[in-house]
Amino acid sequence: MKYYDAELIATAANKSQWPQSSLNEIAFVGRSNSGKSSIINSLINRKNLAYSGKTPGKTRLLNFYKVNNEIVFMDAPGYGYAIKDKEASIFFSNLIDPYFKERNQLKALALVLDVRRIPNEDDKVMVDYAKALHLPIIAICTKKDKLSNNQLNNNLFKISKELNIPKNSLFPCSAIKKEGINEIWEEINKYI
Ligand SMILES: Nc1nc2c(ncn2[C@@H]2O[C@H](COP(=O)(O)OP(=O)(O)O)[C@@H](O)[C@H]2O)c(=O)[nH]1
Ligand SMILES: [Mg+2]
Repeated sequence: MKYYDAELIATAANKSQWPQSSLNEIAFVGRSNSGKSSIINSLINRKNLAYSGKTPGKTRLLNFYKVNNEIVFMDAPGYGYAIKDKEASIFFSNLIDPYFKERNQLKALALVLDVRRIPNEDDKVMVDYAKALHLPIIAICTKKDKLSNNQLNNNLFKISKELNIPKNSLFPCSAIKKEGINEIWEEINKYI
């Protein structure tokens, strides 16, 4: 099993707190409870590094993890509400929007989806946003251990249709069973 050297290098509320770094970055976004922390931890073979984002006060911040001195994962707060709502839109425009628009080393968006659920408005907003910025999307469809192969294929088809993303850009995986992790890494490696 490969060892990943991973450390939290910054927690940022605004642009001045983004870490200075020349490494490329992947931004991880997703609904609360989609399984984002779990899949980040699986990618770097840790039990709970990405859960540090759950410490009170840090849930509304961008967390930057440097991995193997090769790439940075930016872990964004989970969206638990419609991004179009007023409070959420302030959060989005102050925290997320400048990061996506101005972070030159950002190379791809990793969108974490619970494969059991049909993507919601917020997921679609994120996809449209990435497309508008010409940012490649890695659609991580996690918790596949909860579905039969048949159900999985049906859901991948629906997710692909709802988000207008080709089915071969979807990465079915499980953090619990540690499945599909290498495939995600192969994709991430394209941006290192
Ligand atoms: N069965 C299953 N449960 C998962 C998986 N990934 C996450 N979970 C569970 O889903 C819940 C939310 O996971 P978490 O990683 O904290 O989600 P986050 O809020 O998006 O960071 C937790 O109870 C996890 O144990 C998975 O691959 N399979
Ligand atoms: Mg989390």
